[in-house]
Amino acid sequence: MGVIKDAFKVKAETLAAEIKTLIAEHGDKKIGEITLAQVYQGMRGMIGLVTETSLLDANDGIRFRGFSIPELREKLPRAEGGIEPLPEGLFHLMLLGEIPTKDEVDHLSATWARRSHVPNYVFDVIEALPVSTHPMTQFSVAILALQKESLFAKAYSEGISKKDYWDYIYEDSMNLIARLPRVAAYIYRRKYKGGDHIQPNGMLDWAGNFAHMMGYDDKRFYALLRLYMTIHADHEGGNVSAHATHLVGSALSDPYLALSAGINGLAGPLHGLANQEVIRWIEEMQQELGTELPSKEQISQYIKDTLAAGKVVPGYGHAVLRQTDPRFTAQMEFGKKHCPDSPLVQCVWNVYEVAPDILGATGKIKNPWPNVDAHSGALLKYFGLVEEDFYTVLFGVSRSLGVLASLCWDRALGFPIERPKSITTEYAKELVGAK
Ligand code: HAX
Repeated sequence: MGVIKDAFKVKAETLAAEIKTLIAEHGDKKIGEITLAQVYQGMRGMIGLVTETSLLDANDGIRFRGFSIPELREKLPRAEGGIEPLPEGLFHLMLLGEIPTKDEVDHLSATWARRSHVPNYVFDVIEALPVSTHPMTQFSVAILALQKESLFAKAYSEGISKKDYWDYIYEDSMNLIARLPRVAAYIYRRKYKGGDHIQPNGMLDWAGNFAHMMGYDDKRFYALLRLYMTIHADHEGGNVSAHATHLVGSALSDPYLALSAGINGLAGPLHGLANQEVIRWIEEMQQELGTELPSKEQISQYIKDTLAAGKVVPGYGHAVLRQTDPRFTAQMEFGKKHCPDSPLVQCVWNVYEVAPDILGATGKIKNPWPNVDAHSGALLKYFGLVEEDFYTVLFGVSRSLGVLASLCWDRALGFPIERPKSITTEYAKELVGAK
């Protein structure tokens, strides 16, 4: 076995034993109560899942294995001469619970480069779709096409012991993560660059090679993509993309099937697609007002008009967070360093100055603060990645790191098929004694 896999096996066996004891000794203790409103309103705050890779605090934001985003930007290894962490390091941390050394991260980069071959039939499947098909649909279809390569599906059909599931899920997950940048870059070059494809450079790190295959050679863009791939990777288990991947995987659908489901969830405008919507919303505002830099008064009015039209202000609000998302702040810091004069970036910052008060004043929006999607597009545009309908694909490539690390844990810990209880309104009335 490989070094990472060996280490994962030991950690998983230890945690599985701990969980067994925990359930035996405390399994009948109550850890919360469920109200009828929670059942109807998206299960907010209802504990129902275990996800080892990260934990979200409403005020402090995401922590990956206990580390905040500012801590990770400081502690995770970087590429030679690089200024932002390598996402390989975050994957190592999520899978094994430890900050890796530079050697360990380099080993992971090399492992993924070795596993990154994408069979030609996958490109043929992509080519069969109209070019106008949304990139997220092309991405999900390509992941499904790759499913033929699943080692888990093959082994399962031949008959394997439950004890060995994790091994094949791990292999599939590593292969899939390794292949995604090539698939995503192919879709990008096909849709926007006339099919002029760029071959991978096996000497580069995972995100660096992705930037290279998309056609970028600005080192600051490499840094941005490494940061982007790190901060979008995971947001505990209840968000739509993570939950969908976990749910589908719980039926022993392989990682290709499970991730494709997660990607379909990420493609929704209330989730990952919000990054595309934010840029469209700002550009429409600029166009309507006839200026690249609307005043704060103009922005305030535009926000009020958006609300009055019964639409959401994209990039604002969150089901769990109740503060500015630290992933927004990390991008803002990047912008201050690399592109403080960009009108679009300044527009994002001006929206941030006025939106929370207006959204808060509605009295119904629980979190008036910006989320991760409020900022990302403006930075990508600055570096020339102007095709906003591709932005959620970047998110999807990154999100694979968290949800597939979690899927490895799900199978290593022997989590069962997920099957919560649903009820009818008739039955709900009976439960609460309503007429
Ligand atoms: N603009 C306008 N209205 C908003 C709003 C926003 N940004 N955020 C919430 N609301 C509204 C809701 O639509 C809801 O209205 P109704 O009662 O009329 O249905 C009300 O305020 C209460 O909602 P909430 O409890 O504050 O928020 P939810 O937990 O239901 O929803 C969302 C969380 C993120 C979906 C929501 O804030 C939203 O739609 N935001 C805009 C889209 C967005 O940025 N999505 C990305 C979120 C982060 C993410 O997953 N990134 O991938």
